[in-house]
Amino acid sequence: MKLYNYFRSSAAFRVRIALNLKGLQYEYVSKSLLKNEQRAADYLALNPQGLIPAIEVDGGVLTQSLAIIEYLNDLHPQPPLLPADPLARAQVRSMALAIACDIHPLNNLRVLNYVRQDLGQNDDGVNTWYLHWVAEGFRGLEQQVAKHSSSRRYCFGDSLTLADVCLAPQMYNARRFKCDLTPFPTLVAISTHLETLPAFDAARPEVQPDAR
Ligand SMILES: N[C@@H](CCC(=O)N[C@@H](CS)C(=O)NCC(=O)O)C(=O)O
Repeated sequence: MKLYNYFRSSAAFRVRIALNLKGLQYEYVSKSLLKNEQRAADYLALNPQGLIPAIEVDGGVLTQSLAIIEYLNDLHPQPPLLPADPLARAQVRSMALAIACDIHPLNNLRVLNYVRQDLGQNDDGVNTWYLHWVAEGFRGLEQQVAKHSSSRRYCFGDSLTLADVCLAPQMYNARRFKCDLTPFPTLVAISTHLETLPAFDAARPEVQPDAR
C-alpha cells in the first residue's frame, strides 16, 4: 500500500492514525503542499482533485480520507472504527463529517490562499477567517460530543471511533493556529487522551519522514 501523504496534511493524518490502529504497513510517498506537488501532473493522474491524501491499493487508487478509512475498516475490522448499531454508526459519522465536511474544508490551504491572494487579506484577515470557522464548528461539536461521550476519553461512548480519528488532527491544527480552546473542554479532554495512544502519537506531523 502506498499512501500519498504530507506531514502537515490533517486529512492524511486521519488516514495515518487509522493505518496505525489497524497495524498496517504502508509506503510513505511525500507530496509537498508547500511545493504544490499535489497539483503536479503525475499526482493529478492519481487524484484529479489535487488533494492529499490518496492511497494506492491492489484494486486501484482511493481518495478522500473518510472513504479510505472506511475501506480499511471494512477489510480489517479490528479494532472497529464504527459501532455495530445503525443509530450509533450514524451518530459517529455525523461527528466525523462535522469535522471533515464543515470545519476542515474552510481552512484548507487552497481556501486560505484564495482568501489571502484573491480576496486581498493579510495575515490578520486570514487568521480571523481561520479562527472564526474553527470556533463555529467546534461550538456545535462540543455539545454533540459532550452528549455522547460517556468518559471524556472518546467522542462516542467509551470506545475509539472514526470521530476520534477526525478530532485529533483538527485539534492539533487548532492548537497550531492558536485557537482559543477554553470554550471546548470536552474536545480538549478527549484530544488530550487521544494523544497518549501510540497509534495517534506515531501519526503526529512532526514524527513523519518529510517533517521539516
Ligand atoms: N475531503 C478531503 C480533503 C483533502 C484535503 O483537503 N487535503 C488537503 C491537505 S489536508 C490538501 O491536499 N490541500 C491542498 C490544497 O489546498 O491545495 C479528504 O478528506 O481527503
